[in-house]
Amino acid sequence: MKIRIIKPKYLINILKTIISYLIYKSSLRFRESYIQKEYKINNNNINIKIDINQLKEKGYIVIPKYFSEKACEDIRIDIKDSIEKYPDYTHSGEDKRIFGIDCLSKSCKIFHDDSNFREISKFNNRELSYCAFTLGGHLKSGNSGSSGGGWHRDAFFNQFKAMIYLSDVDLHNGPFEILPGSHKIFNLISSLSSGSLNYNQYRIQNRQVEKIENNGLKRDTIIAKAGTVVLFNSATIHRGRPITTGERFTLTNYYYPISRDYDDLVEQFWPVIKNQNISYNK
Ligand SMILES: O=C(O)CCC(=O)C(=O)O
Ligand SMILES: [Fe+2]
Repeated sequence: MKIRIIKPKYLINILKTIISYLIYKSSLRFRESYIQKEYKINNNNINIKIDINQLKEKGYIVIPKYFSEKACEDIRIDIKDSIEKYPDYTHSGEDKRIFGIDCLSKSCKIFHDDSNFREISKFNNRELSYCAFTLGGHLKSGNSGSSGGGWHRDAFFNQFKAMIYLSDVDLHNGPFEILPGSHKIFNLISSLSSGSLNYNQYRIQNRQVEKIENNGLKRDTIIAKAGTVVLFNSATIHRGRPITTGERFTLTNYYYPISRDYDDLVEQFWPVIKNQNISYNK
């Protein structure tokens, strides 16, 4: 184990992070009720047990063959059509993305409503959670763009997303990358000094990630076939790798504790295709 001298600046950041963590922990009223080690997934395509403990420790789980190749193809077409039909609802940056695509396509709604993910979200968030919306994303090569705009955390401590690759993803067409375990309090604290990070720093530079990797948290790159689901804690340090060739289609479900107001989230992510029947029901 390396012994390092921590500069006063980082000591203050560490203290602030520990205090935020303690406040977060004490706000989790339902924590004890939603702890589980294993979960059985059952859909038309697969019947497997997944290790919830892996989600807790590494911050992600990969589930191959969740949707068939045909289902993925249908959804790719729905995403392309929706982007063409609804330019006012399409965010056009490094990729093209529509929040609330579940309101436009039946197949996307099936993904949005998935009861397995909804169930698993509460083990990750330690609170009853709901899927506020599904993002349909289309990333194309040409300008070295990425999905999500570089290394970042979406939140601190816990947040949950379910993403499905709708096209085969290799090293070149924007695979999801993650520093396993980077959401855990010990790693979060040690990355403050090893990566020279500020308190509550959401966006992280490549050279800072390299420093964190040199200190032991090496990235995993998720290369997988269409139909593969990645369930992840988006409080980890992660990114979509910049695309160099080809294209990538994905759907991503955004889960929040039921105490988070839907209308506020719609405002935060605007433009969003609003779901008139959003259900907070357990
Ligand atoms: O699409 C990806 O590969 C990652 C995007 C991302 O950062 C997210 O969904 O939180
Ligand atoms: Fe993210």
